[in-house]
Amino acid sequence: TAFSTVDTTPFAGQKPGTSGLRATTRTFMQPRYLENFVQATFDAVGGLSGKTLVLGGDGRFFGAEAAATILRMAAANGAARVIVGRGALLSTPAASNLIRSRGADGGIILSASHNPGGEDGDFGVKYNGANGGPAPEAVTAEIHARTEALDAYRIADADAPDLDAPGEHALGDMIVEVVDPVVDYLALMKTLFDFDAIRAHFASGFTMRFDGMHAITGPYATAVLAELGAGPDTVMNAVPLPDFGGGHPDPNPTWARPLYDEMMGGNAPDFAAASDGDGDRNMILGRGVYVSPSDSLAVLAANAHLAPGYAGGLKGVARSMPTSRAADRVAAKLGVEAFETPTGWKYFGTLLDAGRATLCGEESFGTGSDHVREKDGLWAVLLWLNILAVRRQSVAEIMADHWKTYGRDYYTRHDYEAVDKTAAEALMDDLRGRLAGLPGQSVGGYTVETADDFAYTDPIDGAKAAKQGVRIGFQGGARAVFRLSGTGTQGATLRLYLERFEDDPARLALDPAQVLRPVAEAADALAGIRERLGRDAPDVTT
Ligand code: VG1
Ligand code: CO
Repeated sequence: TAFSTVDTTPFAGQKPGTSGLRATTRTFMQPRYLENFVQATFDAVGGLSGKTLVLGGDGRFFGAEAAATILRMAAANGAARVIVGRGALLSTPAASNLIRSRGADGGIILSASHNPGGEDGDFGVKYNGANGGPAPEAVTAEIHARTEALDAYRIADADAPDLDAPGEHALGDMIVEVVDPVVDYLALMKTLFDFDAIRAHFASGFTMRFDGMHAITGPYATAVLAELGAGPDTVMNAVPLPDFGGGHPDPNPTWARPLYDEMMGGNAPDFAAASDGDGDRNMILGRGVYVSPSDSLAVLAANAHLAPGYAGGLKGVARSMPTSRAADRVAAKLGVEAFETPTGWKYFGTLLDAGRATLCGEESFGTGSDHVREKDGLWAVLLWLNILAVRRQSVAEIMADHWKTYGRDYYTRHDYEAVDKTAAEALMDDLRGRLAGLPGQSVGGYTVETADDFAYTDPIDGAKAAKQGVRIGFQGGARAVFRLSGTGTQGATLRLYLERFEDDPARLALDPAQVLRPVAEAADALAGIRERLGRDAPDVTT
């Protein structure tokens, strides 16, 4: 088959961050930009000769064009087969599942996840390995190194097939197999959860709202919830749009405000959830209750045995470092291992592969299990539904019961977005420089007990990751964590994670913002956030 070798020169900064390479859509639309990164990826994983890949994305602007380019490049690089979601659509967890169930060598996910989309928004490309999970640091470093030395890429001269047509198509010697994006994923969910029990719960009058945020989970949630007999109005913003309807597809109280307000209002349904651009995040709400993602992980860990897929118990629970320690308390009670990893799902992969962890979670609305190697928004919703259907209690009752048993880790995250990069880096550098002298010092009424920069050694393969976030432990158990985002595309984003443990039975139902205000003030006194960044308040609070 005819293909061309096209001369190219490197683009600076093609360095995958927390979750793949993200940049503005216009950056990706420059001639050769996508091609360079994709060729570097193919080279970094040892070439594609004879391999099978999975390909799909969250439907954002430029996704279909990018998929066509990648198919032509895969063909020119000798791939045997690429399995593509119809319309180039696949949620991130569904892509992970397909890689695993079809025994593919890897996959490419076209998404910038929770970042806004559209021509003026963001785009992203992420490579996942044969286990279905995001490429580990060693591979992403190799991809980056390759982008810096690239002088040509290969691409088939022929057009890519119509991705709206299911079935097998030839592209040179390569097969392009267009599959339904939902069917296999739905089948997997049925092996994990008691659909009959959830159906009976809906039939008894239980009500729910799901916000697809005009992103990829709309079609998945519609299919799943229809099977469960949920009412036709259950899913809102169900149709994926290239610009997510102009919204910010990040399921949190700020960006899913209408859903949040509905749940805090007079006529709220029993339960609500929302997912992000690529379907790997989830926000959980009950009538009048917002469940913090850290608490959600803990509640799921404590109750997972109520779902058929986890009836045998958990092997271990893993959380990212800035996630609250609520899940650790559950693991301790269950007598299973608890792991603390750097931010980003790629760090859970070895633990899941080795059978050391069953559930994983991040404070950033990510929860998942060993059923795939990505976080999974709809999976979390279904596990909650299964638990609610078995316990027949409200979300509020389940939370109150959980805190009574384990105590409550009051938690909040403050994001200072698109701040000056130099100022943000100076803030972190300055903090890092002072770490050794901080213990014993008093700031804003709190005494610092511990101060370090989180470093991690993977317990399975020994891989090391340093400078993963500054942790300040205050006397009395409160904690503040500082780190810079690795997914943003504008300036820098400072994330300040705050928590404080409480087990006084009379103090379990307080307002988190109030409980954490003094900790936030101590953190500001310590780091000079407002002064250095020129901001009065965070842009987003979760
Ligand atoms: C953020 C979150 C992190 C998550 C990552 C990818 O990264 O904090 O927990 O794994 O996004 O999520 P950062 O570096 O910006 O803090 V997703 O749903 O955007 O793939
Ligand atoms: Co996501």
